[in-house]
Formats: sequence, C-alpha cells, structure tokens
Amino acid sequence: MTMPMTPRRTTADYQALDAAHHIHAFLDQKALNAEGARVIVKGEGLYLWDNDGQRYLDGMSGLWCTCLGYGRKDLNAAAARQMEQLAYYNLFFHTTHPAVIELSELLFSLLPAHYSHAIYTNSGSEANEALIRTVRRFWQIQGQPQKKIMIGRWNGYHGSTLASAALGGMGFMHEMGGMIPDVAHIDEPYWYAQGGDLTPAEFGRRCALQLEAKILELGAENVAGFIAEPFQGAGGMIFPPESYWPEIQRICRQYDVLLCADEVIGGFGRTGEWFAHQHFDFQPDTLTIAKGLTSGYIPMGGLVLSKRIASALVDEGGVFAHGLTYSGHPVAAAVAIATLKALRDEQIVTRVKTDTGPYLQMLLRETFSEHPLVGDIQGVGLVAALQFAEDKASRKRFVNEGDIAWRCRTLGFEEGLIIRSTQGRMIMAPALVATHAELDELVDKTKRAVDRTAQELGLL
Ligand code: PXG
Repeated sequence: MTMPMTPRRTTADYQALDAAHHIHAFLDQKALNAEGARVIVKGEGLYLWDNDGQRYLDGMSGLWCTCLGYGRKDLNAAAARQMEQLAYYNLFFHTTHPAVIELSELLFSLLPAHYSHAIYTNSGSEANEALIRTVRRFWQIQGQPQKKIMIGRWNGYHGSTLASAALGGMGFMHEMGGMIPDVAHIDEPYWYAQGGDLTPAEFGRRCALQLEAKILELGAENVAGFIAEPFQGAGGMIFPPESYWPEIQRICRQYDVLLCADEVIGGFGRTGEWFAHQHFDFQPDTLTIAKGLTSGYIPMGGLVLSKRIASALVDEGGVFAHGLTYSGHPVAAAVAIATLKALRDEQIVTRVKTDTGPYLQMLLRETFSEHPLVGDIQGVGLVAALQFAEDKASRKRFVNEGDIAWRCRTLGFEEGLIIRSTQGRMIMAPALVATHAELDELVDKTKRAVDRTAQELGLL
C-alpha cells in the first residue's frame, strides 16, 4: 500500500490556511497554530496517510467510529446510489422514505426484543439531547412531570452540546458555557485510582450505592433517569468491576428511574457483543447510538427506546415536539444499512468475540503484564487501556501521568501509530476488521512507544 495521492498543496500551506480560519475541537488553538496541524489525506483499511506520505496505523478507528476501516467500496456505493435515487427528504409533514424504514427494520432485528422505536439524529450529542427531552416527556405522560432530574457520572462523556455536556461529568466543559438545571452526578467506578483497600467487587458495589444515596437525597419522585456508558470511553476507558452494573440495575428498577446506556462507543461490536450492555449483562431502557452505526463514513446517531417508553409516547403522548432537518437522512440511513449488513454478514462482530478480540487481549497481557511502566491492563474485544503506574504494588500513579501518557502518544506517532492518551492511560480501539497481523503490528508499535517512554523516565 503506497500513498496514491499527490499532495495538491504543501503541508505548510494547508497548515497556514487551517490556522487562519478554523477553530479546532478541544485544544489551545494558539499552541496548535504554532505547531501546525497534522494533515491527513488518505485512508485505506486500518491505515492513514498524511500530506507528506507518512503512514500511520490507526489504533483508534478515527474517534472510535470507523469500525469497518477506511475505503470500503460498499459503503461508498450505498451512499452514491441513495444520492442518485433520493438525496434528501425529511420525516416531517407526514412523510417518510424507504432508507430510514429499512434501517429501522435491520437495526431492530439486531437489538434485543424489548426495544421497538428509534429517534434518529446526526450525532451522539444530539441523541443525548433527544434523550433528556424524551425521558422528561415520558414522565409527564405518566403524570409525574416533576420527575425530571438526570443523574450522570463525573468524568462521563455524553457529547459536546450544552445539555449533553451537562449530562457528562467533565468539569472543564461545564465551565465553558454553564450547566443546565436538573442534572446531578455521582462518581465513576475507577477502581485503580479510587478503590483504596477495597476489592474491585466491594468498590463496584460502593460506587453503585452512590446512585441510591443520590436518588434518596433528591427524592425518587424527582429523578427521571440515570445515564452512563457501559464502559467509560473518552473519560479513560474505565471498565467497571463486575459487581457494578447488576447493582445499578437493581437500584434503577427499585426507584423507577430509567436506565439509559450511552452506547455511542460501546455499540456495534466493540466488545464482541452487538452492544456493550449485553457484555455487562444489564437491560437499559434507552440506548444512545452513533459512531459505529455508519462506521463514521457519514454523520448519524439515534436514540433507541424500550417498548414501555415508545408505547407511552406513541399511544398516549400526542404530538412529540422534536425533530431535526436531517433526522433519518436517507444517505446516512443507506450507509448505516450497508454498515450493519457488513458487520452481520461478514460475521465481524462474531469474529471480534471469538477470535480477534481474545487475540488482542492475550497479546496485550503477554506484552505488558511485566512491563515496568504498566500497572494494569483493561479491555475486552477490540478495546483496551494500559494504565501507567509509578508503583504497581500500591497502585501509585505518577503525579504528572497525563504528561507521560501524552508523551507516549507523541512517540506513537513517531512509530507510525495513532493511539489515544487520557490521564495516565493509553487507549486503543482499532477497526473491527483488524487482522491478526494488524493487531500484531498495533501491539508491537505500542510496545515501542511505551518502551521509549519508560526509557525517558529511566525505567528501562
Ligand atoms: N456519547 C459518548 C459515549 C461519546 O463517546 C458522544 C456521546 C457524542 O457523540 P458526537 O457524535 O456528538 O461527538 C460521544 C463522543 C475522545 C472523543 O477523545 C470521544 C468522543 C468525541 C470526541 C472525542 O475519546 N465521543
């Protein structure tokens, strides 16, 4: 695989124009402008190329989304066919179209039977906005309009719009534009950092019991729903102890608080199950989906509703005042159909569960269990995190762990690898189509970056 494109402009030209006109996501723009953004021009399979012809193995599937890898002709063809047939029509004014109807048929054939309806959006953030409205509307219809508080988790991530960021627990985002009312947070189940002398099982239960305490503090009659990622993604790929989800589910059922799973990262095969809540074995009332739904080829998200919620909205709710110009966009729906068919018919999800997932997890444990910089390895299927530690026995973390992990990520780029750092953790989530050879390369390059980081710290 060589880079087939000749650069149309020099990288410096692109960088100067980018600096002149574009505000990037989540970074210090002035610092980026001084350094120059990396210009990515081509993707094929698991690989990306920058404008200077440097090739990278993408260990993060873009932003956890390109589950089928780059350059899939079937997805491109599905989009092109739909654009020719019907590039756009909306779902307002008593109309619909076959693309969105067939997407729903396929999606609900893959979901557990207690879900029946979806609200489509363009992104995960919008889907979580829709969630807040839907959950509050549901309780209005039940004659409990005061039941509107949403509980999320500190360090959870549910999107970047004002209300979805409020559901999330990133304090620095709350400070950007303020909060919305009627949102509360409990701690994340991060045993390695916060578990102290408790066993993971004890800690998982204790974290879950925080939800019960919060519900009792706020009054169960005021709490509409609890939202969480089955495993936490942007907040550091944190896997809850096994005791966590059963206890959370028990509490939600006991107090009639809707259990809302954000499957934006975990959905569509990442853990080896179609949805991450199936891996953790609990039954949410709603699922937020996006990213893998279209393999990142075109924006699309959605909110999946249980029959209980959907039938209240449909049978008793009257007009549901919600909708976007591009809800259920036909081209996005066509790409989603092609994505889901590929995941199903090429048995990609099955392979992640029985073959490539266990292979990656085995490789990581073989390679890093004894590594002086790595205190813990978490993950299942094709998602994993390496936790850096200063002292493994006491689980002591480096004071500047964020800088160390960021340095490792930079060294990864030098090795031709893209992995993500969050706090003191290195995260990987390669495309679900990764072969054994590509996973070997991913782990090999990660090892080189982690070794070089350890050398700079004098540990190797
Ligand atoms: N929920 C979860 C769990 C997410 O991870 C969203 C909602 C919002 O989706 P949209 O499509 O509105 O971005 C996300 C997005 C990172 C990173 O650095 C993660 C996301 C977005 C950007 C960066 O890990 N996740």
